Amino acid sequence: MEKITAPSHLLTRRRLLQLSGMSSVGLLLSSCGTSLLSESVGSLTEPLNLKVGELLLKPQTPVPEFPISAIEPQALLVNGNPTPQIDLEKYRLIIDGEVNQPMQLSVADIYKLPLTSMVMRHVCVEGWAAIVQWGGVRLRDLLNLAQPKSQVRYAYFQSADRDSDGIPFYESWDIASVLHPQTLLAYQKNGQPLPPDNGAPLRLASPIKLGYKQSKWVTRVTLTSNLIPPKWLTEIASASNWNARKGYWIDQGYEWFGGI
Ligand SMILES: Nc1nc2c(c(=O)[nH]1)N[C@H]1C(S)=C(S)[C@@H](COP(=O)(O)O)O[C@H]1N2
Ligand SMILES: [Mo]
Repeated sequence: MEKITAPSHLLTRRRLLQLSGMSSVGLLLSSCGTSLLSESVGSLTEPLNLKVGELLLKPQTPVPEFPISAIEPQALLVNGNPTPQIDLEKYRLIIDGEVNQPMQLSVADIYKLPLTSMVMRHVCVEGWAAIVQWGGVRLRDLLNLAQPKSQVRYAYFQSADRDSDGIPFYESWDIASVLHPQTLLAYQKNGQPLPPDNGAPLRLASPIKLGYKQSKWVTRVTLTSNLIPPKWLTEIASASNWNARKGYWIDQGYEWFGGI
């Protein structure tokens, strides 16, 4: 199997940071030894290298939110595949992969967890944006219950919908973005129950990611130590003769990190 390493744009951005940091630090500290230099260069890349345990203990700084009055109810367009039929009685959110406590949660289980809401801007790369309020559970709270193993670096998200060729929507995220305190699995939109077209019963919502990263109709979260598709994905992919790698849109050329 092809080994997929960190995406090149990420490495490039980090490399640039390292290089620019290195030249200024190098000029200022030209008389110092290399150990200090390499330490400061190391700390520049730290946010991306933080371990799952540290991220769970110490949440990242939230990004500023909008006031409720800024919500634009008409601006959020429904975008993506046709809405799949989901039987809420049978629905379970699976959390598995490299975790100590794999879980299957019903909608009722999820509603018992603390509800968080936030007002953020949803940005679609197709040229529209909307300020929207999402309510739901913090993904970090859910994953805390599943106890991720220390080597976890990524999450793969399975969705219930398929495109016109029968290819299912899926996504993969870096663990820092997954555990960000404003990354939610949402079941409310603008204070109302989440409509099926917007991803009910559960969708990703996060102010740090572009629209195409925010999976609707999420059915499974699989934690992994590398960006190699989990078994459930390779099985569906081989059945439809398609090369699944990092995400429905990413496989078609969109940028993987998809940050805002
Ligand atoms: N499962 C799934 N999630 C998806 C999509 C999709 O087609 N399927 N489209 C994405 C895109 S491109 C955008 S902009 C947002 C749109 O969310 P909305 O329909 O709630 O506005 O959902 C994202 N999540
Ligand atoms: Mo989008």
